[in-house]
Amino acid sequence: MENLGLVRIGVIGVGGMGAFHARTLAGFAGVDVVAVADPNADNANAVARDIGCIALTDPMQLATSPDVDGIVIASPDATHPDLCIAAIEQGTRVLCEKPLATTLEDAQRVVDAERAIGPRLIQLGFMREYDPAHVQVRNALSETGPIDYIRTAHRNVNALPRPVAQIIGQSLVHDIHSVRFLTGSEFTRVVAHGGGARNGSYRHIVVVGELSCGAHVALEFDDGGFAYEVSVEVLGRNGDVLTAAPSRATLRRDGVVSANIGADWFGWFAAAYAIQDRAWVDSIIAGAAVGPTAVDGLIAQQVVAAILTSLETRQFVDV
Ligand code: ISE
Repeated sequence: MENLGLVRIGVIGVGGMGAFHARTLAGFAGVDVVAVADPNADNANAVARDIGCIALTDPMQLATSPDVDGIVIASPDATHPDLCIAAIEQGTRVLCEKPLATTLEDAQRVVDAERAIGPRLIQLGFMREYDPAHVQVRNALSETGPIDYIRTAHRNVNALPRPVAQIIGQSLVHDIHSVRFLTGSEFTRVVAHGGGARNGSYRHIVVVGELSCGAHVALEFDDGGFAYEVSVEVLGRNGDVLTAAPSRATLRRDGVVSANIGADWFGWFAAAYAIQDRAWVDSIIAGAAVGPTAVDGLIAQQVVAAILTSLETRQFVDV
């Protein structure tokens, strides 16, 4: 692979989110997506054909390639730790989709490997840090005064039930990070309830907790909703602030006024992903990692573990 002064990127796992990253990155000035890798050759070939790059079927071959400056890891969650570690051991910068890992041990392993190498090389894909609506809320917090309460609401459209560990680890983990990022505080204890039984899992989950700043927190999640929607509201001593929904054209038809907000996060957070990916590329050029860290991934995993325990015991669990 020839280096033409472009930032050379490889994307691992291009079945869904990774294909979105590959196409987004391929559209950036100064970026060459040189290869994609997916054990499913059809996925790899389809994206490679689309953006004009090499298609590989061995993710580890791309993670350990000396011919890339950065790797996006968007393969199944449990594969993230080994791929992250293999890439950073080559000195390659990584944008790893959340979650960092599916177990606390694996998350700790990645954090330890990065520490052993020295400079920070991993950016974790908690992309709401780059979402304009979330950034506006964070900026407004200077006017709302000390936070008393923060509430997140997250609606997914999943026709099929998912195991509860997946709901918390893949989805609610975003809300956990939003709370930490917006408040700058840590979860100290949580209690969780699930409802709307779905094949041994839940349709909705409500988590109530406390933060180190003394604020109360509520995370509300629904997996069987009818449109994708994410919001955060913060109540402060001097004012409250709520995220704006993405603006959508209003459709009038058959006596109904509607706005199509979509059924998945690709539309709702399109700007956030593009801003995140550009910030990551710029950090490769600048030689200094930015954004959410592997440690953020580990801490989020600790909160996930406490929530899962509480769903079983129905008691408050310390984080
Ligand atoms: C998905 O993996 C995401 O990353 C989305 O942002 C999130 O809203 C969704 O619940 C997850 O399943």
